[in-house]
Amino acid sequence: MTTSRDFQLSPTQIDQYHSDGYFKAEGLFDSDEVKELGDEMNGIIDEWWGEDSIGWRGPWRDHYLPEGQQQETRAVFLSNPQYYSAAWGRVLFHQGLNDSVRALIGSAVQWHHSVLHAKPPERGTPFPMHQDYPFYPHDGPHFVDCLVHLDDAPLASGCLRVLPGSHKQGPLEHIEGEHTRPYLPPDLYHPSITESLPVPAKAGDVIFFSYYLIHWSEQNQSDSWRRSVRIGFHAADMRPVGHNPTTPYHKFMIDGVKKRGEEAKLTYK
Ligand SMILES: O=C(O)CCC(=O)C(=O)O
Repeated sequence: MTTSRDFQLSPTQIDQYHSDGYFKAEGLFDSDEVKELGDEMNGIIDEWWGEDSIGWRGPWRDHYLPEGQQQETRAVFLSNPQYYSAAWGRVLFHQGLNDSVRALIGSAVQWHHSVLHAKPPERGTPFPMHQDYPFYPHDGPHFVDCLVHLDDAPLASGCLRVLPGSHKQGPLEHIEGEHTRPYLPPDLYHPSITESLPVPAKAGDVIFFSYYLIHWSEQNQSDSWRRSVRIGFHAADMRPVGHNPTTPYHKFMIDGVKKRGEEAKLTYK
């Protein structure tokens, strides 16, 4: 029997990642793993989440939501679940996830972030068209985001929607500023003029996508929660744009060994 522990990407999936910028791995987390992670996530939310949030703020809302409903959405966004739950810490080293990431971006892999995006029933927030690159720009293309689904995400739940092949354009100019999270200019990229492909998923599925891929999602209009956790990994020789190259940039290595670049050697003072 194949379990999620010895999950292996097929050559077709790897090709799809490179040609389309994304693919979905079905059942990468088995039902026991999904249950444990989902229960612990609910515990974290109950214990730690206090804010009644609408989700990303910004003028994009005028272009994506009907008049009068622009501020009426709801979201639970929570970073770094591994700070609250050991099960979420173990996920960073999940065999199937690590093997998949290694097949996509090489053998020395550094973890970057984990963040829950939960869309409550009926008015869970939409996301505007964007790339993830402007949120955490790095100096190379080998950055993969992994959307781990804790719930089924059918069309009505506001599943991820992608523009296949759009990652090949590299970083695009976004509208950015104090007043908003980065989003693509709606006169150039908007669901009314830009075709996109929905990627519905089941709990336990993981969608892998390049941080250059344009994606977005609609409101959750279903009567169920849609919880997913995005975990970002990149090749260990990449650094954040603007980072002082002589200063170490350290986060967990989840695969392989990190080589020193221009960083000063470590000493004990
Ligand atoms: O999960 C979604 O609905 C959108 C997620 C997204 O845009 C992101 O993780 O950057």
